[in-house]
Amino acid sequence: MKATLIFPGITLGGWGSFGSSASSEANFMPFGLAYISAYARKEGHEIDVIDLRKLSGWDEFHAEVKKRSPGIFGISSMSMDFAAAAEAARLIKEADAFSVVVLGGVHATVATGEADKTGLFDHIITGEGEISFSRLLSDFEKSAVPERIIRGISGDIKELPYPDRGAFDYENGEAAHPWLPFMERSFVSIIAGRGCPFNCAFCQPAERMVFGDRTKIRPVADIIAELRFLRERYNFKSLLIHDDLFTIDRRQVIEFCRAYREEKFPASFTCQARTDFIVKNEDVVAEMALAGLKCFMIGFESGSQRVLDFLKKGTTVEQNLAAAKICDKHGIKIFANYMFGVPTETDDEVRQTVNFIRRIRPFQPSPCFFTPYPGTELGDYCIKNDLLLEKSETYYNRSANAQGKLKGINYAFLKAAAECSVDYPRDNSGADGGGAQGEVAVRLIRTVKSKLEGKSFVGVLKAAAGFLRRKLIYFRYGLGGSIK
Ligand code: B12
Ligand code: SF4
Repeated sequence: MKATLIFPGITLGGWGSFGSSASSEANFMPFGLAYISAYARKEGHEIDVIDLRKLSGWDEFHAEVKKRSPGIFGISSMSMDFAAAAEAARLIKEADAFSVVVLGGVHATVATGEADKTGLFDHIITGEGEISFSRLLSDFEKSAVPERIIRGISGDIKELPYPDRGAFDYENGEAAHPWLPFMERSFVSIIAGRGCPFNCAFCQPAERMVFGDRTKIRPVADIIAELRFLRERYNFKSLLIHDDLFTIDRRQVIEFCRAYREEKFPASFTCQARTDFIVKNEDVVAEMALAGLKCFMIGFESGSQRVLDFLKKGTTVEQNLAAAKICDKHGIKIFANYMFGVPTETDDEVRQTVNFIRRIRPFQPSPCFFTPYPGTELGDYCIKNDLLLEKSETYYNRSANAQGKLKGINYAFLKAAAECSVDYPRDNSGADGGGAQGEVAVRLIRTVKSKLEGKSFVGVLKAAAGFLRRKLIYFRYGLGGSIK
């Protein structure tokens, strides 16, 4: 059976952004659809893809849909892209009312009722979609009538074919646009497991609604086989393991590191880790560094213990500090995730987070605004307490310059806090300056140099004015204590 998969990820990336913008949002391969495509092809179906990021606008989308109408269309959606997914569905039906529109993905799973209420989707598949989407196509082939809302069947993660990178023009997209500045081309990312056993209240149970209660980890031999395949096809020089959390099982991580070294992959890699894992398993961190680990992406979340507890993060501020030191010791850069605007958070707790980040000085600080995603414990808390501000189309973008999320929060203050938290000398060129931090003086000189390089006298004056403006804003919000 023929079907078209649609990636509606234009909310951040924008129309025409694929291959032409450097941002990861413009170029990443949506794993979910790539797995669904690979599985359906393996089952004998014919799949093609419309990636909205490659088109100029809705008119071109309409024309592409017309060429395939009537047809079967499978749309993926994170919450952030749901408005685009819904518009795509509407236009498919407008092009030909006999087309079948199937919605899947995170939003379909955690907000099934909302998606259903739109009346735009003939079928909604929740959870993992490979097997169920393929079965749906087979049902259509046999003229059977499938259910409207289908709980996706979770297959054996070991049996899944590798994601269909070809369908997403991987060479010109993700492979050519590494995720972080120090990552070399060609760049690849993989998913080594699904799900997470932890219970952070801003993330769970939504995560488990998609992947089920048991965390699934691919066998090391299977991961290494995919990396061999990727080496042959893309000759990759940097790797991102894109799982929620790759460092769950110490034995598996050690086995992976040894196999990775044995295979002599010429690529450094980056993955997620929790700070409790890092402090309890420094020997594993050392193994990882030896194998080529260049950067840990870490959810520090907050500099306040009370907020960490409220978030049910299960880590302590001490662990967070100790983990940062361990990373430095082993020359591992830190991509630090943390958030402002958590319900009940006080201004002083916000300042504690700013101070914490400026103290550990990560290579890449990544502040965001707490965002109440549907299906999460804190998402429900915010609804129950009537905290949600009206939702614009980009409400689910959690960047720290996005719209506010909750009532009663001073987002101007949080924006200043986020700005202050990243405002320290650092070298983002990718040069190795000794782990996440490098020498303070060297970093300071490099930062000032890079900021002034190529600037005219007027440019230098503007930079100085910007500097003063920022310091005044910090002063106004009492963030002065953290300025060094
Ligand atoms: C890696 C990752 C990213 C990567 C890119 C992902 C990629 N290459 O696909 C990057 C960094 C770019 C990213 C960005 C964002 N992300 Co993200 N990301 C993830 C992460 C950690 C893994 C995603 C993944 O690949 N999973 C593995 C695949 C196989 O699973 P899947 O995509 O869910 O697909 C399965 C099912 O959902 C279903 N399915 C999916 N599509 C379809 C379609 C059909 C038709 C069917 C039938 C089924 C189906 O079947 C698939 C296979 O089983 C997830 C957490 C997680 N574990 O999923 C967060 C997650 C998806 N991200 C999230 C968020 C919030 C974002 C951002 C909005 C953050 C921001 N900037 O504000 C952006 C949005 C990007 C955009 N749309 O432009 C949230 C989404 C919450 C929500 N309710 O939408 C998650 C769940 C993390 C979290 N707990 O907060 N992300
Ligand atoms: S935030 Fe990270 S550690 Fe916490 S439950 Fe989600 S994926 Fe797991």
